Amino acid sequence: MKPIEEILERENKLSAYDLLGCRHHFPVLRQQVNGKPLVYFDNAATSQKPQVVIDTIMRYYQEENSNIHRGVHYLSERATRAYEAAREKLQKFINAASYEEVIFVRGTTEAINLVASSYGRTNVKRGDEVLISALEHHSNIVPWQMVCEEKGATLRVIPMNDKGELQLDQYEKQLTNRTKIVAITHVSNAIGTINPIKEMIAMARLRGIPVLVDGAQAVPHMKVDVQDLDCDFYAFSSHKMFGPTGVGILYGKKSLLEAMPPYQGGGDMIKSVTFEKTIYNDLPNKFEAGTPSIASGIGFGAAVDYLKNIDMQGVATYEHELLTYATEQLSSIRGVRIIGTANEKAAVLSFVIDGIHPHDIGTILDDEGIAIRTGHHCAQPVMQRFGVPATARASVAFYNLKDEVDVLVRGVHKVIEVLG
Ligand code: C6P
Repeated sequence: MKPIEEILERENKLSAYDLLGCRHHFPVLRQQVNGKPLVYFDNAATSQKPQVVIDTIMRYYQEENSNIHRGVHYLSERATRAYEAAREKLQKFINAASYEEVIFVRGTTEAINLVASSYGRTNVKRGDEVLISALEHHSNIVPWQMVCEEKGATLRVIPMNDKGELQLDQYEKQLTNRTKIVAITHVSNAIGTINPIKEMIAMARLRGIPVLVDGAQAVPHMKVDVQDLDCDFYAFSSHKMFGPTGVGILYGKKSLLEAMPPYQGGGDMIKSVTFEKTIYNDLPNKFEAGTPSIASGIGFGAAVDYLKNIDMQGVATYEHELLTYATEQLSSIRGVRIIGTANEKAAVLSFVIDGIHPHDIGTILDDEGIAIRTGHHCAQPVMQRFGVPATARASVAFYNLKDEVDVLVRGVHKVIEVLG
């Protein structure tokens, strides 16, 4: 690999923002793995963290550590202010109308479970339908399956074509007066398709059907404005957008959240408790029972501050260039087949190699210092649709380089040499 500065200087010319500066913010990327410079292409699983996020978490434990919303002492008030400031940063980041619409959860999975449990169990009845898509991650399938099973409702699935694009003509027909909620992913984690969710939300809205969007793979790669999308719920995880693990956001429209029963009971979600009756707290606390991951919430705020200084349109353009380049390079190798060839894709490149198991691809690439994910990516129905048990998946972030794509391509040649 060429000296990093030389590569970055060249890459910088390609991008609309200061890539040179950005890459240096991620200390983990400076290391060698198996004697080779680390090439991190597993960003869809979790992204790396900039120094400012790491420092914020460390400072919290060194200077602020205390429980929030509970104490009148200095540290508790300081921690509470920092945690609530993070909520406001997130509110602005997704352009939610109010901080009350921004619920801290453990991550995308918990956000969807919250809606399925609270909204779903209240509103889905026998004979109703819940509509999801063929591109969903298990966390936007299983919670709905559980509700449907319990209530005697039916789970319907919007089909996709051979490129991995949802079939909107079918979707239109599937929206009926039995449909109680639509739950769709913004970007597929398994094959990278960007769904036309604004259009899909508008189609559901015409029939008065609420829409939950799984934004786990969208928020790190593009500007998301929940008011512009007009979605009812939007779920995402901090750890995929350069923040810490253990925290995420459920955005929900205030009128819906107010009408929903609490998801879990415990401390902080109450105004008063007697053995006879509990009065629940106002939004957002009504959905935040127990001590949250305070350091992670504050670190999440630091990640949002970091992203605010980055041109997200520039990120989307640059990542698109990387993805296009990687797609061209990999698909020109004999025996390599790209899984998912939608016209609109973000950050994810899934592929298989004739006669070689994806796990073996992952192992040989790891020897070269390259981190990718192999397996079903928690999206088994997507694998079934394409008739493969698993894929190798390279997923990019804005700190990745074209030169790293070249390393990946050389690695794939090696895989074929060794195992083909
Ligand atoms: N996908 C991947 O490697 P959590 O685990 O709650 O932060 O996110 C769950 C989730 C939900 N929806 C989508 C579209 C996702 O991609 C993920 C997480 C990771 O693809 C881990 S399985």
